Formats: sequence, structure tokens, C-alpha cells
Amino acid sequence: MTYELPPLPYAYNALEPWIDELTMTIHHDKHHAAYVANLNKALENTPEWQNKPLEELLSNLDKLPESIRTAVRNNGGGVYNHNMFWEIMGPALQGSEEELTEKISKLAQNAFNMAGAWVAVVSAFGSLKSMIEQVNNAGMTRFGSGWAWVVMDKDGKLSVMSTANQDNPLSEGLKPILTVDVWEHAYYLRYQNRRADYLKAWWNVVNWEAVAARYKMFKG
Ligand code: MN3
Repeated sequence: MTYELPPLPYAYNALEPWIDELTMTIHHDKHHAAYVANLNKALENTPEWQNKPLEELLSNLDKLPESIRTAVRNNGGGVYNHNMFWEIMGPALQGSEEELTEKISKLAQNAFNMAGAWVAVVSAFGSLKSMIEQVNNAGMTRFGSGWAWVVMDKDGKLSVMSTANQDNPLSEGLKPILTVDVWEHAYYLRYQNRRADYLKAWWNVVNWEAVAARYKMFKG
């Protein structure tokens, strides 16, 4: 038994025009697939560490044999981060800039409300707009490759952070609620060097119910 590449939960072109079909195809079928293959390869000779939930591996990197620790950190993180990334996106919103802002605000607030998370969002960030700005800023200031996150600490408090490469907040004892991939492979075909434009557009493909469901799951 090994880790598998889950199919993309929607069509490769479902995030158009904000994220293009070719980017999604290469990102899922090549990049994500490679992390899965390399994770399985890394664990080949340590059967006692196979078949574990990825959460467990990433939360216990210090307990792994040193010979596989870096490979699991990079590739196990790569698998988990992309699984989560696909999960918290969904069919693209369409409309004018004004309409999009209104739709996002409505969808996010509804989903957070239903999950009992809206109070936590407001108390951590003041507003949804401010949360979005903080995530964009974390994505913009992440030098090189990495991810921007909304995370929950052990007391249920939300905050924004970024990680390098394929590092995951679980390795720091934090629960990941929302994430955006800021590796160039996530946006270069359509946006080239314009990471800010990609980040701005990305909010039009967020599946807020999936984000809120993660809050609920970790809150218990
Ligand atoms: Mn990626």
C-alpha cells in the first residue's frame, strides 16, 4: 500500500479564467504526481512509516529516521499541501470586479457562519477583507517558493503565516484552514512574474464551504 494521487475534484478548466487549464493539468498531473511518487520512494525501505496519515508524518518529522526526514518533509508536504489546495478551491466565480467582491464576501461569511467560525475570523482579523489582505501579503513576501496560510492554534485562534518550499504548519503544531500555492508553477503560464495579480484572482476560485469545513474539523 502506498500513497496515491487523488483525481482533481473538478474539471481542469473549472477555474478559468483565473487559473488556466494548462496550469492545472501540469500542476496536478506532473508536479503533484511527482510528490506522490517521491514520497512512496522515500518510504520504500521504512515500512513502519508507510500507511500513516500524512498529518501524522508531518506532525512528527522529528521522530522520523534522519535518512528519510528531509524527503518526507518535502514530498509528504508536497502531497498534503496539494491535496488541500485542490480541496479548498472550486468552480470559478464570474462577474465584474464589484460583483466578485460582493459574491466572495457573501459566500465566505455564510460558510464561516454555518461552521461557527465567523466570530473567530472577525476576532483574529477584524474583517474578511483584512484576512484576505494579510494572506496576499504573506504570499507576496514569501521569498522564492512556498505557501501562504490561514492557520488555527491549539486555542482555536486564527492567524496568517507563510512557509517555504513544501513545509506545512502541522510541523509547527498549527492546523491549516486555508492555503494558496505561491510557487511559480502555480501561476507562471498565465501571470508570468505577476504574483500579485495571481493572488488577487485566486480568491475567485476559493471554495469557502471547504475552508469552513476544515475549521470545523480541527475545532472538533
Ligand atoms: Mn504547487
